[in-house]
Amino acid sequence: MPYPGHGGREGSEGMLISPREKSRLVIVSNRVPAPQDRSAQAGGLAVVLADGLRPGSLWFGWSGKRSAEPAAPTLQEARGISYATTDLTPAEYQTYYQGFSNSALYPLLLYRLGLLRFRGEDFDGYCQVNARFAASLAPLLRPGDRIWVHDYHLFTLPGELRKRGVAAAIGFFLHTPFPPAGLFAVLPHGEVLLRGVCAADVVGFQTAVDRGHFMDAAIEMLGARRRGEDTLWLDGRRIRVVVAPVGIDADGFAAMSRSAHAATATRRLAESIGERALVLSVDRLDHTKGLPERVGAIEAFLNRHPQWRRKVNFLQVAAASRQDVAEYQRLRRNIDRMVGDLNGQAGEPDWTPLRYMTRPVRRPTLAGFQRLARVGLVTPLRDGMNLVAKEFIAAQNPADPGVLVLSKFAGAAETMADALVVNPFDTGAVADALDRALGMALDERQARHAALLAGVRRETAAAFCAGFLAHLSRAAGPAMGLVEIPA
Ligand code: ADQ
Repeated sequence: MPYPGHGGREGSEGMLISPREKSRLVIVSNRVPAPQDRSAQAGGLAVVLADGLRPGSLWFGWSGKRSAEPAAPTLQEARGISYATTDLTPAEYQTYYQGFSNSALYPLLLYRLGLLRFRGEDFDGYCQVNARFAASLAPLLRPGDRIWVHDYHLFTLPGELRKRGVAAAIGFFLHTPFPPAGLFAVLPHGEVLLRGVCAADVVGFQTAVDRGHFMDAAIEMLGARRRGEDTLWLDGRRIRVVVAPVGIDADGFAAMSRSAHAATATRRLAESIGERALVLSVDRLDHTKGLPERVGAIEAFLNRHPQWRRKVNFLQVAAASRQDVAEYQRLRRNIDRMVGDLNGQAGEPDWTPLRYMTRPVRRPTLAGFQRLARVGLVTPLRDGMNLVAKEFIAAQNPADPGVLVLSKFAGAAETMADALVVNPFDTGAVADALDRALGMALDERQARHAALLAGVRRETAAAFCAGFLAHLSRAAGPAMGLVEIPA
């Protein structure tokens, strides 16, 4: 059955919102940040969306808590923004979150078929939570709202909203990659997810490659029809499929790194490093970030380029994530062991090649560390974008910048060709890139950094919000005065 909304009939624009209604932005994401994490200092989605979230906006999603019974959403307000959060029941947490989202869908989207664990009851839980979120959100909506749904936990939410008669403009943005259609077809019930997300008016991806894969999957699995490079038609509705690369607040991060450079934590790190060069990696502890392969590359580097021994310190900051998923516990144990093995074999009484922290590090402190680093080593096996790569570039001193070694499989590589781009599975090649980065002359470092910084300052978080919301407003109806794009 065709959904209501703004897709319109083929060849026409939908126009269901009163032009007099003020357009409010409604963000929906799996997690809504806790009050203490809602500042630009805390990182995450709050930073990415800072320019879209204006007083009057509503943010809906999971509180991060669990409680025995699903209850009506809790409403809070901070700095003029309303937050509506709901708890998950233990069963929902198990099936929707740990199960289908993080043990089946996420590995699949990241091309890691070997890690995919599918259970029918997890998929049912996923669909039920999406339906429950839609049922809780629908009564909070007002005419003229623009709804922006984030990420893979909520593929079926747009369809569930439409089933409840929601006619507002809906956008969906996927932060992860979207795999080739043949790979996506492996996921049982993948067509249910595609159909759910195709109820949105605008579907956004980090890169052109991801968009192409999604369009192929919708065509092959749902029988959608392509019109031009950014339009699909399905069941008489039009879906715009857009590329909107996520960025950072480049100038804000640069300022943070300059002030953090003088702070105690950075000075202590600088003193402990002394004359040695710092090679820094910052990641969530996740199988897609390529940490075991990176430790292998560091080992290869020390073997192939022994002249750098004692002259370099690697620092891996790895924030523990999803530690109640068994695969993540295994990964952590594996990395703990690999780091211990490397330091045991290559270390000396007064030199530990690889320092490793899983304790949380505050964002300003990380910005200071980034500025201190001679090399940023960012080698995910696959990544939607990877904002750490952009933050590393923003944090550098342009007069004496460090060098970025970046995986070709991060979305960021599509626009960061002036990094030393590597295949993270090829540990020898990563080792050689490290040697090149550490030995690079100042003029080449400056030229590469200037080119990269220009891109990072162009594709900011603000530009991402403005770009996506402009698409959404156009989908809502260009003649209705709804185009309220953040400056
Ligand atoms: P993530 O995989 O979480 O996000 P990423 O882009 O690397 O990844 O980082 C997001 C933010 O988290 C950055 O601001 C970064 O500084 C911070 N961060 C990472 N590791 C940290 C650590 N150890 N301690 C403190 N902060 C840390 C998903 C997708 C990415 C995509 C983003 C945004 O997987 O591909 O870039 O969303 O769309």
